[in-house]
Amino acid sequence: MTVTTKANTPANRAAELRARIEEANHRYHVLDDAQIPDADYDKLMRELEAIEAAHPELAAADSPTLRVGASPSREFAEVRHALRMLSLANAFSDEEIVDFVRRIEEHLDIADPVFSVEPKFDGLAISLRYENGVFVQGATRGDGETGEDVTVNLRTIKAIPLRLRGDDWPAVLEVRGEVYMPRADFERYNAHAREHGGKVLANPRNGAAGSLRQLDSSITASRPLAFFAYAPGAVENGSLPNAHSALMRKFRDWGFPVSQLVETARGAQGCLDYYRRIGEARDSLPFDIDGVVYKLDDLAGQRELGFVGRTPRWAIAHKFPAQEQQTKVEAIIINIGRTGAATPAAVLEPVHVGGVTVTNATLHNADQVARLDVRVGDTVIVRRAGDVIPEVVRVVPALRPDGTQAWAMPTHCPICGSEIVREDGEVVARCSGELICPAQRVQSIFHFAGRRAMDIEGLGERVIEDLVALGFVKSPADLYALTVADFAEMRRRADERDGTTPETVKAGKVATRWAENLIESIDHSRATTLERFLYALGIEHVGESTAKALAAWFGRLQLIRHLPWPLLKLVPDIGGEVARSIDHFFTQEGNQSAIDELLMRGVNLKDEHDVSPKLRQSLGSDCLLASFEIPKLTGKRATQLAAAFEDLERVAHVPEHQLVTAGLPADTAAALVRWRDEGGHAELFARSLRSWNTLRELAGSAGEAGQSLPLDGQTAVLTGTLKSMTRDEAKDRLERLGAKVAGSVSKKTSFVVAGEEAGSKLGKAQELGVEIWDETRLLAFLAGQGGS
Ligand code: 5U1
Repeated sequence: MTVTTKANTPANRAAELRARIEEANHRYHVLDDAQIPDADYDKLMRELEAIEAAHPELAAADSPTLRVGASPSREFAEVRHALRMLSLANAFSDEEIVDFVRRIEEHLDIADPVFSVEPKFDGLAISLRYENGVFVQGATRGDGETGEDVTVNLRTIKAIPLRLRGDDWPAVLEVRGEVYMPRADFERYNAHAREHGGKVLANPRNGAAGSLRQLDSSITASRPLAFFAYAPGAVENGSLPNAHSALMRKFRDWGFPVSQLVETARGAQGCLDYYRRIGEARDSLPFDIDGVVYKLDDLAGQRELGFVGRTPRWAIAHKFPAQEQQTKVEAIIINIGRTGAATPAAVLEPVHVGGVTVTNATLHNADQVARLDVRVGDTVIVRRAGDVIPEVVRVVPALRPDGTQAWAMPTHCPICGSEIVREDGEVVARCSGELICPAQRVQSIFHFAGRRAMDIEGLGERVIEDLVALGFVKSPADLYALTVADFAEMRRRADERDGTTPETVKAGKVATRWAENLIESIDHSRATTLERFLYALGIEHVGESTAKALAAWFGRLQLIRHLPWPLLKLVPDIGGEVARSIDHFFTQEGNQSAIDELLMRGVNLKDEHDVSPKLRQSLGSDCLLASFEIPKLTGKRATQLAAAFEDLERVAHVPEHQLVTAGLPADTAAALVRWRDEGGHAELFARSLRSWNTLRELAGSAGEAGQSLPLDGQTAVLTGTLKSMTRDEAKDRLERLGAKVAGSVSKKTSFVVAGEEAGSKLGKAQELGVEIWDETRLLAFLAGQGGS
């Protein structure tokens, strides 16, 4: 019998080789400190490959042999991020940074906070998941909620650890960062590609993004990709340091590359000094950056600040000025958007701007064209900043040829021939064709089907163009009546139209499968959420966060689709312009019937609910009066008016002198009467009162005894840090009990909740003699109201 000592089993040798190879990778790709010659490294790899080939049972997810790539896959699977991936708000000026820092100071009641500052790398954001220290999954950002599973491709990047170093990492750790292509590697790669007739990459950023999205991971492995870690994702069974800068040090200890340019800076001035320093060094850095990022260093402060939509309040990207180039305008065209907006665009002689070839640049609107006086034949300066659409910045007058003519917005839509109309006071001109305009139809259906809207997988713009052009679909509801036969017929007619050859039997089978998949996606999209549905309707100015707010506050489509704009405005963050746009949309009969049709065809909103109790605070008669935007009727005057006329109906009729008797200044009373007499206002007032009464009933705020909330009419202010909950949670719970939570202390403040390290607000409350609650008192009060 042979005795195999622990030292020379294949398993032990494989483990030893993996550790040595990964140590070499770490030194070379993370520490920039090569340890062993290439030939020795290759020898270790070949030995490991041989052992793994002879002993397939020794395969491991963290083996460096997986870094060479695997056989091509058919498509990327979807990955739902355990914690959504954020995006950053952009700032372009010092003032925006000063404002950003001031907002944080005010919100947290602190001065000169410390920020973790770093370059904004120009690559592709990804998320890496480690379970028990082993890299198990990597995904692209996608829409922030769901990305693509690019694990196999990410394994090929040697700077990404397959196994974490040390032993103090959480059992589940997600690390977010940027995959990028170093400039020198990009140049080398392209030089080689040019010489050998290979594919030349447009720029390092596209190089990184394109390489990661290869279905054949051996192609990814051949591309010189690198990585920087910059943020945590989900964490389970373990904890992280309490400052971002400390976390970056931990990331380094655990084997991740973290940029040497990560520093801390104090206050707005510290951030701006860093911005200038990095700006000066930008051209000599080994990788492309397009700005710097500031993150509040204190993670508890980050949690407390929370988010607006998808962007954190505690971080911002300070972008470098956009890059500019000179080129010629070949034509000026207009594009028709989903709401009919006619946007002029310059067709340009192709020009390279910041590594990308630009052939089109937006001119925004007719006023902008007039302001710049852009003409066909002009030489212009175009600018590109990050991902935004390139724009024309100015004309070079000295290079204008003879005989050019000033541009004017066409009178008719180039797509449907309807008149192009520009309403008084509007900046945007619109095609009046609405749904008879195929461009608008295609765009609105494309938006409706989009990933963040109804999420109909596979229904791209080209298919929608054909469906609309060949008469199969006129409105979103028509999608839900389509059959496999319709798609086959559409294809046949499209082939006929384009003069393409009819399908072979095999291709026909593929086409049937394609149609069946589409029908399945359409069917699947029927069950959706109110928020997605509202967004999908494509109401002007209603983005995802407005749709979310509408859904959260009002809860039901049936309610929202009949609310006049002054009531929509009661929702925080919905202003007059947005509210009027929503009201306008729902007062169009065509839109209401389009919604009915969608519901009839089985679209259902699975998360509808009652109105939010928070709405109660906005349903005072003073709030309603203030929301009509009646000239001179300030919040204070609205409160006065509401107190004088318990029955709001009377406000619509009382004579002017009675308004004055009630205490309104003469000019306010006159303005109110004028407003009442103006077209449509009486009707708006009556309609709003009806909806207001309904809402009050729904919100249980009809004023009956026993229905009032314990903190009705009280204003609270929060300051300092609470141990048992974040400030947002405390705010939410106080609001649910009827309180208004304000940002600053005044004589009107009912009480101040002061946590640890409370700042100036506490001093102000003491000065004004406002009641002060400590955390114990708050918890006792909440417990007394049935909250724990
Ligand atoms: N350098 C850097 N880029 N970047 C992008 N840091 C950073 N942080 C980000 C993003 C989206 O997000 C965190 C604030 C989570």
